[in-house]
Amino acid sequence: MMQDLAMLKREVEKAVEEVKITDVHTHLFSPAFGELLLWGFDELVNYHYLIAETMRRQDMPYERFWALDKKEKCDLIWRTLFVENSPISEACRGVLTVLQKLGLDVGARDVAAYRDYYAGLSVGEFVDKAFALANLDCVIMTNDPFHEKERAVWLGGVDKDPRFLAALRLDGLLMSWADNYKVLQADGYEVDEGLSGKALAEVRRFLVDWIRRMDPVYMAVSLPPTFQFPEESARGKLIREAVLPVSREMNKPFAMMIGVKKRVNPGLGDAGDSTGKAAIEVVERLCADYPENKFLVTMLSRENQHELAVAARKFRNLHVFGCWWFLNNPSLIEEITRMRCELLGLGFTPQHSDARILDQVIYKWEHSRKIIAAVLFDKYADIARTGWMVTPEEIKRDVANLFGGNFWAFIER
Ligand code: HDL
Ligand code: ZN
Repeated sequence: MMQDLAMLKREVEKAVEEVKITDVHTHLFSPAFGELLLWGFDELVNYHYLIAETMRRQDMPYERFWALDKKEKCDLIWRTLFVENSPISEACRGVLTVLQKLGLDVGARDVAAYRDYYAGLSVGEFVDKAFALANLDCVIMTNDPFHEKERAVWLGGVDKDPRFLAALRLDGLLMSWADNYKVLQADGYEVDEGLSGKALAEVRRFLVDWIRRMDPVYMAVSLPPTFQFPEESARGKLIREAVLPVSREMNKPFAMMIGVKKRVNPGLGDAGDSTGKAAIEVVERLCADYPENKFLVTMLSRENQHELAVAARKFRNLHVFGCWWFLNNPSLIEEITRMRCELLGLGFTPQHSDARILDQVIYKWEHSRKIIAAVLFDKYADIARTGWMVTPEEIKRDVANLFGGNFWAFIER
């Protein structure tokens, strides 16, 4: 048996290493979006996770930090988190993994050499390199129709790169209606702040127009821990009367990313958000009341994970994905993936990268593949001890499903 288990472990590790991944949620952009695609050493070290970790060790006013240029901020972050302290946080370790996988001398701690390396690469060369090193099939972007620079690219016509798929992000519509209804008005949609008359029909037209323009895989929104539904707020009406009907009619699942407390420390910008436990009843109610709708859900609070997995047992129109944001750490990826396997078998999508800088897919997937492979081996070994030994073909099938197959089957159902 021991020899069988040793062979099993090698088969699992090989399958997980070789599977080409669908990265179901990122903030990446194809090169057609120009400067919106972030990559390179200075961007990598300027990740907002590292800004939060730096600014709790620095006494400088936030304004002074934000006034520094990209290189100066990078140098401060590097000095604070990598030189004056050992870089053991997951976000710091990620930078080192990227440098290592790029073949650079991490031990040299030579920032100038790392910058020189990137200076010799074109964006196209680096996209190819990052996709190859992370072994990605495709990534799904986060596309915001209210973001000025991004709108301009979509309205001007995008030459599509099949490796970068779209997701229609609705925070601007659902979380900022009081400001953004004017954007729809300016675009010729007959809406008013109070959503009277034909306004909701016009919001449906807005959604259909952007779906036709972007061809998104799904529609998404990030929601606070206090999210309730049904609710007589603008958000509640927009979800009930516009998003859910269009999601059904256009077969574009609604991805709810629940549990974000925005800007608990506004001075930190994107680094200033936090997490809170949400009410799983909202997810259960939406899935129960809208059985013809499909819901992708990830929740930000560790305390929501068990009840989300239980909810997914109850509803075939609920697909759970990722260890999101503050959960994307080895200890929690292992805990959550183990629990999901025990409750859901193989019927979920264990991870997404949430990468904002292209380089990050290299480390986020390197780290997550190892953890997910170890959990999967454990689960296979448990049943092997009963006499049920999975075959290499079954392992490949299961792994392909976990890293994209389950997701696409849910999307296309
Ligand atoms: O709302 C989201 O999609 C989050 O992922 C935020 O972008 C967050 O700032 C983030 O980058 N998390 O990893
Ligand atoms: Zn995200």
